[in-house]
Amino acid sequence: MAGGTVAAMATPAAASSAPGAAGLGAATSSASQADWDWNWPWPDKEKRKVGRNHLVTIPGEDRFTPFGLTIRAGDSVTWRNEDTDNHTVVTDDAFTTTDNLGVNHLILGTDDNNGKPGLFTLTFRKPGNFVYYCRFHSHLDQFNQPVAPGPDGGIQDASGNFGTPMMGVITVLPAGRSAN
Ligand SMILES: [Cu+2]
Repeated sequence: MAGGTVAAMATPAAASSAPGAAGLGAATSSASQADWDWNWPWPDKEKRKVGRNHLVTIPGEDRFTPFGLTIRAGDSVTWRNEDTDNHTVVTDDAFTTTDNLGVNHLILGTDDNNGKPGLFTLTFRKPGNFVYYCRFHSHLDQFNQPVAPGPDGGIQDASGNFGTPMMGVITVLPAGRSAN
């Protein structure tokens, strides 16, 4: 087996040094390398222009973290549902001034997604606010308190205190290269 490996490795080396093919091969290789160097790794200001991806995590609780996120136009946001339960991203269109209106998306939890976190990504091209909630876990009762989703609380802690309903806001700033 060792002898076969050596022979196989020797073959391309011999071919690349063969006379005649060397000139054209070298020119093609050089051009490809120049393209590669220009594209990756991106200089910082170029990287800013192509848009970044930001993560909003749903931990093993009924909440989005971070609650508030500031991004730049052209950036994308990925929601990652690490909870066992399913959750949703639903736009509060009356308060949303950026793009991606009308979103109503189910993000599977690990119980329904073969043990893996469900993912959902949106790209924002227009500056403004993106206000959203989970349609399962953001309802308020008649006293404007979040309705706990189940017997184990979720958004109600062990002391009986309510947290915020399951919602979040993304602030989309104009495209630029100086912010994070
Ligand atoms: Cu939810």
